Amino acid sequence: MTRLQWRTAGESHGIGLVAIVEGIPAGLPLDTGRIDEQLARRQRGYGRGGRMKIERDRVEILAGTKGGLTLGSPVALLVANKDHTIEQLPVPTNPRPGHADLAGCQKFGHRDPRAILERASARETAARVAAAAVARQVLEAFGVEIFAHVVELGGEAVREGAYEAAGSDRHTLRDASDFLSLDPAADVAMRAAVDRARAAGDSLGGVFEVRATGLPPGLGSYASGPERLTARLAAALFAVPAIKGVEFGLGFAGAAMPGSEVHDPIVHAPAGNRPWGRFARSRNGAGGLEGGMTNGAPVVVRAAMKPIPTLRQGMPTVDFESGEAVQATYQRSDVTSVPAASVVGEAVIALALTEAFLDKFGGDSMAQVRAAFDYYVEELGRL
Ligand code: EPS
Repeated sequence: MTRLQWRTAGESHGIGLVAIVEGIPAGLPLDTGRIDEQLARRQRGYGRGGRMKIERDRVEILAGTKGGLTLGSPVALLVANKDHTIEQLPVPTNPRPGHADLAGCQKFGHRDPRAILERASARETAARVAAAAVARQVLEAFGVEIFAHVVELGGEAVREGAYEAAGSDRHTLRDASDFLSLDPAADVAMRAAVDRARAAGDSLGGVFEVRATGLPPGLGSYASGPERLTARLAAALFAVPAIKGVEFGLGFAGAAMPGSEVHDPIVHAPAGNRPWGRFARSRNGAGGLEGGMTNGAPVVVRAAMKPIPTLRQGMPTVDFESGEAVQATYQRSDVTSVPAASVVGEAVIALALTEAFLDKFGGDSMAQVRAAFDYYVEELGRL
């Protein structure tokens, strides 16, 4: 059995993006439609630029399945780029602030930002979303749901408690929103903010929340720092381009509150609702994580995304050849991609949680994973 691992390759305007996912147990029915669904969601959102009108991302499974079932071998995926003009695109004459352009050119010792930006582009996240759409099918087989929604864009926030208020309508509500939010009134304000930013040649950031429900307690570990699930989930989110902040549960707000209001009382789980035995929590300030492990409550994590750094109005920079101060050259970009980032956030959390789930219950086949999971649930019931 291999530990879950994944890798992507591909440039923004190359032939395509590829992902290899290793460690998926054998015998998982792999639904390609569900992968395409996630790819389509990543392309959505008001405020995106011209590229998303060109691409219609679809996955091709190149390896790792037979008869629609995983084989336990590496799963290889391809998302082809319709815009594969990498050899024709111009070399920018100045590095754009906020992007990898300058530090990347310094790192490699040349003056070709295109050689950097092609891989640094957030286009790569399409491959990560495809990889996650495979991995999360393992979790979904055990009743785990991972759900992201946008909670703030350009300073316009959804109303407090929007997730709870949406209840079982959350999918319908979010999927009908151009901002992948759960608050139609906030969408109106977000749309106006995007229109203002577009008119000014500016860009906007925001915040999204990812919630994972149905996870048993004990995923991750307190025993070694790198095994702490909190660290692994934060690392997964910080590995998404433009993510500048991550918080769990009460997050930064909890730092200003007394401990008695921050920590979640342990209570008897109500009879008839004891998925993990006798214990439950009366609230969830911890965001489902204690001691670097899941505690049986939903994992709740938020990530802040900076505004897209390519601005139509430009940003001050310096011409490589002349050394003169210039405005950064504008190239096609988005006004905002916070809704898309929420889909990517959902994906990377799915990858990190599948990894932790298989660390605990892993086996070569789904039947072996199921047996380990069922034994654990039974053991929790006896505690
Ligand atoms: C993206 C594709 C890119 C951008 C965006 C994300 O397409 P292009 O550069 O050809 O217009 O739309 O990337 C960025 C804005 C960035 O800064 O990386 C995609 O597929 O998500």
